[in-house]
Amino acid sequence: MRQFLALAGGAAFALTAMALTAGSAGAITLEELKEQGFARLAIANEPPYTAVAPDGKVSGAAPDVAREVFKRLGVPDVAASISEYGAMIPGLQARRFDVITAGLFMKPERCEAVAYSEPILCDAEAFLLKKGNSKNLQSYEDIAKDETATIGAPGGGTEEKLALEAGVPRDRVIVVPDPQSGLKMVQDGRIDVYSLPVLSINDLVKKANDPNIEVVAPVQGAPVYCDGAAFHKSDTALRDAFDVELAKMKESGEFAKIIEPYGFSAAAAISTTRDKQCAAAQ
Ligand code: 6CS
Repeated sequence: MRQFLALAGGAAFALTAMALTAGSAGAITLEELKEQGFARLAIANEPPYTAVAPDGKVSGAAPDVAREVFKRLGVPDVAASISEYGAMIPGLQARRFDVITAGLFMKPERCEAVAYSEPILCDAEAFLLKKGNSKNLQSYEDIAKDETATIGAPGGGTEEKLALEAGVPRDRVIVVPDPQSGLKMVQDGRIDVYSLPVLSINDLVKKANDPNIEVVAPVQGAPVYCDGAAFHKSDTALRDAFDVELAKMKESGEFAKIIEPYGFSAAAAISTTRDKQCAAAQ
């Protein structure tokens, strides 16, 4: 018997952890999600990928696509909870969520750990810095080479990994919990760079309305990544059903109608595949 503690209705933002009781080991079926009445999404609250309004309403390109696909599958609603990127896959594996819809980029090690849908949101990486970029930081390697340079990024996120792989020592890579904190840390001079995907940084800068910050985009040498909805490794039947509806929406133009107002390119996602993204050398 599955029991969930969740705020029902209207894509509610579930404030409480949703506990899954018996049946964790088995796959989640579409029938069970229909019976549950909603799909439990893991999100990050990083606009335009994911966003939670003060009234709890969940939006953003990733949840909006998922909401529409699940509706077409007969699952009428979604309920989302916020998670740090580094905690999303463990949370999925522990069955705290039914699917990650947060812009969790496909990379080989993640593709091993989850069952991704076909690509949904593609983006390059960006730096937010103080105006003038006095240390001329254009790449993660530039940060590594300058012993005084520090970078902030989400814990367990792609930008943190890119910085470490470029040779930035751990003590110069600062874990930042959310975009607003990253902005403030740059403004206060506590970090030189805050790194997120381009559309997230652009959204932050547009809302900050601060003439003393600037953006480097794309980060030189960093790949363009695409995310997919990430399902538990055992839930491939559910993932396949999701992909059937996603493909129809890509074909009909419905997919573009949902993601392009957020600034994402439907063509970029349509032009690639899960297999290509999961195989790409990062
Ligand atoms: O997939 C990731 O790890 C990255 N994705 C997004 C949308 N933001 C930051 C995060 O590091």
